[in-house]
Amino acid sequence: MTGPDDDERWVRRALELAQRGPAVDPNPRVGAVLVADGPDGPQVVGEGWHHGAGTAHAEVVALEAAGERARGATAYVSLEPCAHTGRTGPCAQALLAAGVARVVHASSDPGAGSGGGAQVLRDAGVEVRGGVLADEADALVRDWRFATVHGRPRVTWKYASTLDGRVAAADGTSRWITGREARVDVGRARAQHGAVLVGVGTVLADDPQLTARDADGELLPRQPLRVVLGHRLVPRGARVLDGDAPTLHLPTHDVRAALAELHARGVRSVWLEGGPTVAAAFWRAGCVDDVIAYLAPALLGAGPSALGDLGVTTITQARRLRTEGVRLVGDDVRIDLSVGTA
Ligand code: AOF
Ligand code: ZN
Repeated sequence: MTGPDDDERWVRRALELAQRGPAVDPNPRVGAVLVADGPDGPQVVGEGWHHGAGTAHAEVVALEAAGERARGATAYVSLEPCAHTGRTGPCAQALLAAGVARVVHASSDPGAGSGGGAQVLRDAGVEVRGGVLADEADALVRDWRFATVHGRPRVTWKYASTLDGRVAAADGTSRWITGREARVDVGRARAQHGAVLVGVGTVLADDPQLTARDADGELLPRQPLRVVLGHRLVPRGARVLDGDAPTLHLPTHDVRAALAELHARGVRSVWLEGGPTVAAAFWRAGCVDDVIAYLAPALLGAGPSALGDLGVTTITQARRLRTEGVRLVGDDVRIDLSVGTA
């Protein structure tokens, strides 16, 4: 039987396979490898990865590939096998039924219903080892894990302002503060999130399209859900209502309720592009997890700032962030920051 010395190698393979799954999906990316002892040493008898919500789990795909050869084999999985029956599953039972002798997994499953598969397997007499390459595996499913633990999608607040933090001039004009490269960067980032969110005020003022596009302006294959928050009506001809991507109007000002609704719809990450009022509402609700700021080398000296009132009145109450990275995007400076919500 393959032993602990080989564990990292095969978990690494499971992580490689996991990456073939969709990067943005309600479900985590998961890979699985079944390894049995062959005449010349360990031998892969089945591999699989999860292709997205509603399809078979990685373990089940690998078990199907292996057939009878799964009996006595070791299963390497990038995530703890599930113990629940959702759209599919439970994988812990499937591994038992196939006669797998040993299970090695990377991440644990924090889900209230889905977690606990390791214990199910142990109770049935299967040797289980968890936590192998866990940091890499956690990073691969970062948004899903966050959403599972917190019951809401992870939120990245993006804004583009002048060097003095203003998002429009005194007369309200705001096009284009940052340059083309920064706008292309944003178009790409949208595709990496489950939803793009703005307030209805932004729709009325700027009429943005909010689609994910490449440098040539072509629609990217995966479009985020466009979400408009707030009670006011979205006008019929608004560009967010074109057919290029799905759009959802949530007629509420309650940030937590809106995020709960998006979570229920399978959204695990939100790219927040709202104006100062919506951004401040997210901050006040404690629902900003990451910040991406594009700063243009321009000054206005007057006009609205990127963020509305947070209720901060003295310097010790300032929200302090951690700078994760800084780089030039065209002539603009992109700063990536994290808020520390874990
Ligand atoms: C996956 N793929 O390969 C594994 C998962 O709705 P279901 O039935 O697809 O269940 C989704 C949950 O199953 C998911 O949140 C996670 O807890 C667990 N494991 N999920 O999508 C997989 N192994
Ligand atoms: Zn499963």
